[in-house]
Order: sequence, then C-alpha cells, then structure tokens
Amino acid sequence: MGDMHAVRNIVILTGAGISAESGLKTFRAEDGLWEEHRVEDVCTPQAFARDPDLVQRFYDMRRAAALAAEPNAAHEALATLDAEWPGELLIVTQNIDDLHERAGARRVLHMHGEVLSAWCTGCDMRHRWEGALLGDPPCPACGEASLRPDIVWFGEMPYEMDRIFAALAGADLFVSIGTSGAVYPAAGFVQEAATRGAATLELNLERSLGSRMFDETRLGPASELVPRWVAEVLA
Ligand code: BJW
Repeated sequence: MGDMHAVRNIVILTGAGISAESGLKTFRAEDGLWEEHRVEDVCTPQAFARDPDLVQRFYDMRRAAALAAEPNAAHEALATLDAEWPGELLIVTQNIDDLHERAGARRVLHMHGEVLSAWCTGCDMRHRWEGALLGDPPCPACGEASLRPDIVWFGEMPYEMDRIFAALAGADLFVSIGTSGAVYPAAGFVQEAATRGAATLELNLERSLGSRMFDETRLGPASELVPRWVAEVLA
C-alpha cells in the first residue's frame, strides 16, 4: 500500500465480514441474519415499540452467539497492530460483538453499539449484560423494566461521530475490512478520508458497493488478508 513510511495515522473500519470466520453471520449474505428476520422487523426503534419481545429475542440470540465466538486471525492481527503501531490508530467497528477487544485491541470504537451492553431508557445508565433481556429484567440502577439492547438502529445516530470524523480528518491511511458499504454514515467514510488526503485500501471477500472509491482493493478472506497487510505495515 504505497509508501508506508509516509503513514502515521491510521483509521480502520470493520464490518460483519471480519467476524464471519469466527462463525458470526453477516447481514447481507444469502444465509445471513436478515434471511430469517426482516430488517424493519428488528433493527428500528419502531419495530422495538411494536414488538419488543421479537427484538429482544433476536438480540438475546446474537448476544449468546457473540459470547460463544472466538476472535480469528484477523482480529488478532489488528490487536498486534494496535499494540505496536506508534502513530494514531482507531479501529471503528460497526460490529456489536466484542471480538476486537477479546483479541486484545484497545483503540476500538463501537459506532453501532455493543450487544453485551444494556441501556436503560429510564435512567440512561448502561450495564454490561451477558444474559437475556427477554422477560424485562429490572435495571440494576433504577429498578425500572426499561432496558433495551445498546444498539444503534436505523434512524438513530451512530455513536461518537465527532471522534470518528476527527480521526478521518487526520488519517493518512483508511482501511475498510469486511463491510458491504450498504449502510451510512459508515459507507461514506472512504470518501471523507480520501477528500482529506488519506490513501484508501479495501480488504474484503467481495467488492463492496463503494469499491471504486478505494485506491486499492484486495479480495479474499479477512483471516488471510488482514494478517498479511498488518505484517506489511509493521515491516
Ligand atoms: C467478508 C468475509 C470474510 C463476508 N472475510 N470479508 C436512505 C433511506 C433511508 C435511510 C437512509 C438512506 N440513506 C441513509 C440512510 C440512513 C440509514 C442507512 O444507511 N440506510 C441504508 C439502508 C440506505 N442509516 C442510519 O439510519 C444510521 N443512522 C444515521 O444515519 O443517523 C443519522 C440520522 C438520524 C436520524 C434520521 C436520519 C439520519 C444508523 C445505521 C444503523 C445500522 N445498524 C445495523 C444494525 C444494528 C447492529 C446489529 O444488529 O448488529 O448495523 S444495520 C447492519 O448493517 C449492522 C451493521 O453494522 C451494518 C453494516 O453491515 P456490514 O457490517 O457491512 O455487513 P454486511 O453483511 O452488509 O456485509 C458483510 C461484508 O463482509 C460483505 O461485503 C462480504 O463480502 C464480507 N465478508 N465474509 C472478509 N471471511
């Protein structure tokens, strides 16, 4: 990827594809998560208002799957990069699993929330949550049965956008890993980074919707492409 000596600040965007080889389903594959659930039935605040049990059950299942999954070689490689990279680095993940953290990465931002977190809409507290939310357990802080998955649904504002755009503005290199480019604002990050002067690289199994916007695209499984790229960067 060009001259790595000129690169100091890196922003990495990850999507469901990086966790696919850990056994977690992606969204838009033929056997993906949404084959069994229509997105508008589970991933909007309106859906939650209409049928909370359906939505809680969907995320209870995803929470159990995330807890049972293990990080793969791609998560491990990014954790190594995080530990060894002397410049700025931010791993912006759209994923709600904790596989980046369990691999050891620290500079991680969950823009679409975390499945292992419950958010109380009564008192606004967030709690680490490993069990079920179906059945309306009380909030440990205020006692109200007002917990929802701490997830950013369609029409809701993704977390920490100011921090993300500041990182993109200062990036020398933007790398997108395992995301289809179908969901905004994340799908627009490549253009934002490029406009601000960053080199851009896509690592994905198949070309994403915004593939043309990247300087370079490498196609293959994340567990192979990511360790190879990290080795190049740290060489
Ligand atoms: C591999 C691999 C391997 C596979 N190795 N690679 C027009 C109309 C209506 C709405 C909009 C619109 N334009 C924009 C919007 C807004 C909307 C949006 O983008 N809609 C689109 C559908 C058009 N966005 C929002 O609403 C966002 N908020 C927002 O914009 O706020 C501002 C605002 C507020 C109020 C009013 C208006 C604006 C919020 C988006 C929230 C997204 N939430 C979800 C679900 C919650 C999390 C969860 O349940 O997990 O987040 S949607 C879902 O998609 C999830 C993911 O994070 C996200 C991205 O999916 P991802 O990661 O790209 O997965 P896939 O499956 O699509 O792709 C997998 C990729 O991996 C593929 O490319 C494979 O090739 C690859 N792969 N195996 C490497 N082994």
